[in-house]
Amino acid sequence: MPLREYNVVVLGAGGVGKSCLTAQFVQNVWIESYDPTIEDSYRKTLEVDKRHVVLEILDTAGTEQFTAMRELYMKTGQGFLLVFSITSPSSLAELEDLRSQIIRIKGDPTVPIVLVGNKCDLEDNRRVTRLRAFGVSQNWGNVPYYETSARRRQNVDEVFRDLCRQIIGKERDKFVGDSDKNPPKSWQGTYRGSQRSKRKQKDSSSRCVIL
Ligand SMILES: Nc1nc2c(ncn2[C@@H]2O[C@H](COP(=O)(O)OP(=O)(O)O)[C@@H](O)[C@H]2O)c(=O)[nH]1
Ligand SMILES: [Mg+2]
Repeated sequence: MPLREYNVVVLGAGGVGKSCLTAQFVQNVWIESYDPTIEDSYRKTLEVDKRHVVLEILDTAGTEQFTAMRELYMKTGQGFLLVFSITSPSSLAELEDLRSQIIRIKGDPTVPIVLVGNKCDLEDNRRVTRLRAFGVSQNWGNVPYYETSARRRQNVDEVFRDLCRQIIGKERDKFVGDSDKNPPKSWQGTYRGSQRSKRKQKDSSSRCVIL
């Protein structure tokens, strides 16, 4: 059976560390300075809950406001990492608009999202408290909030993995939702499995991971 592929989009203000996070996840390398204008996609296979899946990751670079290009990748994306820097309150504020656009374009307020506070190695320069960021993640319907350091490779795998789990859970729910319309008997096991997974999702979605 071919591997499942999921489209993930990494979004956030310029300079927050989107490319460094992506490079650490995909290639296990720390790149001190990355061309800020490069927008590219990368593939990585990973194992989530004993399933192998392929993530197609788009590392965005747009400083533009709303464009047709952005609309396209928001449509295609199945999960979104919304990244800010804990040293920059404005980078967190910028994510509000991005999230609204995603939800409007997808037409789905429960689209898989992970809020990522990067550069947590710069604790001395912190200007966004954990509480503040966690509050934002709760306002967004309890999306998971992680603090990461691309420089130290902290929580990098975890954010992609969490997003991937959300996408898989969503896909399963959709499958079950469709089957509900005309449920064949042999799918009952799947249905129970999904109820469990929904609960699990609920538990994990209120998580704030503190380093
Ligand atoms: N201290 C620290 N610096 C980081 C981290 N991630 C990225 N940077 C630095 O932030 C700058 C912008 O990173 P980049 O990934 O190019 O940001 P992008 O514009 O969001 O893609 C670079 O100078 C990186 O070295 C991190 O976790 N910790
Ligand atoms: Mg970049």
